[in-house]
Amino acid sequence: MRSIAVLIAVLFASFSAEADTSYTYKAVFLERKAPIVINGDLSDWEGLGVEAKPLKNICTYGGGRRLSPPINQMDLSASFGCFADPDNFYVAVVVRDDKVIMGEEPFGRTHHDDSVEIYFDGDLVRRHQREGQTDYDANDAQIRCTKDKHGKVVLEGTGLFGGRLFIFPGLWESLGIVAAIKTSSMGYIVEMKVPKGVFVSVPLGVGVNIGFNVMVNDDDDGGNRDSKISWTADLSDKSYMSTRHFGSLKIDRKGP
Ligand SMILES: [Ca+2]
Ligand SMILES: [Ca+2]
Ligand SMILES: [Ca+2]
Ligand SMILES: [Ca+2]
Repeated sequence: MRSIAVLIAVLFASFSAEADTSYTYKAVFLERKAPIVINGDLSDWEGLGVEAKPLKNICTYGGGRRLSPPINQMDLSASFGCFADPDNFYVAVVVRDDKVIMGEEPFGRTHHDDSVEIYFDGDLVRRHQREGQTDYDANDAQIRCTKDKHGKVVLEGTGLFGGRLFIFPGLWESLGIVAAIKTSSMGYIVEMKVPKGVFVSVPLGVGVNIGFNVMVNDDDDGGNRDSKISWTADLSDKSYMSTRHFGSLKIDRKGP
């Protein structure tokens, strides 16, 4: 079994040197069922040609409170990769965080523990609303992943139901979303499978383009979170209610 250090090196090895300002992630499409086990071990991703992208943006506010920047790369840094097969999206996030705090917060407050957030907008269509109002529509949502106090992986996050944002315990699990977390002294890895039908109504294949974002919360001293980083420049942490700062995930080539 490969160490997390090796896996991080594998993920980081494919970073491109060019500036990442467009926030378009180019995903591989596997025409067959992905040979992936959702267990937090990414050795089964090797050879699929999945590109890793770093989360370079540091959020300055979250929930109206000022957030601290990460102290260094070991305190908080992360990269993600994603690909699709005919039935699912697969997302992996490698987080460096030398103090992993999970399971402290009750359901509905897990953004105040170490946690990864994945955001989907199934069709890149945004309702036009005033600043401060949610512009989510029915295929927009947040999936947050952490562990509960028993060490069990728990999924949380906001979606639009009856015109309002809600968080339901067990909702994402009931729709077939599966996630695993593997922790180490250096941090943790989230590996997740999201059935396409949760957000996307068209068949998956090259050319499909959806809205997407990845964010990571960091708590190091208990209580409220200390820092947050984001793939896109959502510096005020609004992706839980607005797709304004989402990037895009484009399936742009066939994989091996
Ligand atoms: Ca795996
Ligand atoms: Ca930290
Ligand atoms: Ca932490
Ligand atoms: Ca906490």
